[in-house]
Amino acid sequence: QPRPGVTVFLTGLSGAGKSTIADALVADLEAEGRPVTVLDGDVVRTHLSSELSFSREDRDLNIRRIGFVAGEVVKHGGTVVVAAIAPYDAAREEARALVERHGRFVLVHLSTPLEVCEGRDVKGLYARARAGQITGFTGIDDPYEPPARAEVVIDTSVTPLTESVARIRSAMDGATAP
Ligand code: GGZ
Repeated sequence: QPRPGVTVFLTGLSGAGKSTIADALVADLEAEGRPVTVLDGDVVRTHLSSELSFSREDRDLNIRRIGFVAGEVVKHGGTVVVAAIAPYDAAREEARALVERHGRFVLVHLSTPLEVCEGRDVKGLYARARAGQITGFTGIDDPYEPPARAEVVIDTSVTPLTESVARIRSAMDGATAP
């Protein structure tokens, strides 16, 4: 019996470690000969959602598009890794519903504290948000709703990368079919 399709959805603040974990997870899966479709918020916003802003409506539409694409891939047995801030619980649950029609959905909340994300500030965006040069920045002057139900919760400031990947892999394998 073929393995059902699965989407791993990484949500969390900018700088929480979504792309780092996505990269490591994809390498782990591809090492087993398992191809992965990656939907990174940053990249999706370049190719699929280039006209969208960071208003709630546009963020929700962005996540709805990601959920739709993930569902189409999962429908054919594929593996998807999503990395997006996805700050609103309702939009994440909509994405879950779009995927669970066809396969499994594993929500991973990267709960890395804001102070740590801001301390990393890889792209200097937090500094610009604090200076008022960017408005509506998640965690500074825009909300992030922690997931009401997540299959995995990881604080990347205290969890080694290899352990994060192992915990997600085990949730993927253990996930029950819808
Ligand atoms: C949050 C923003 C914003 C605002 C630009 N708020 O860490 P990054 O820089 O490289 O990735 C973030 C990306 C967020 O896109 P998402 O598609 O994941 O967001 S959402 O799920 O809410 O639609 C960040 C950058 O864009 N960025 N402005 N105002 N992040």
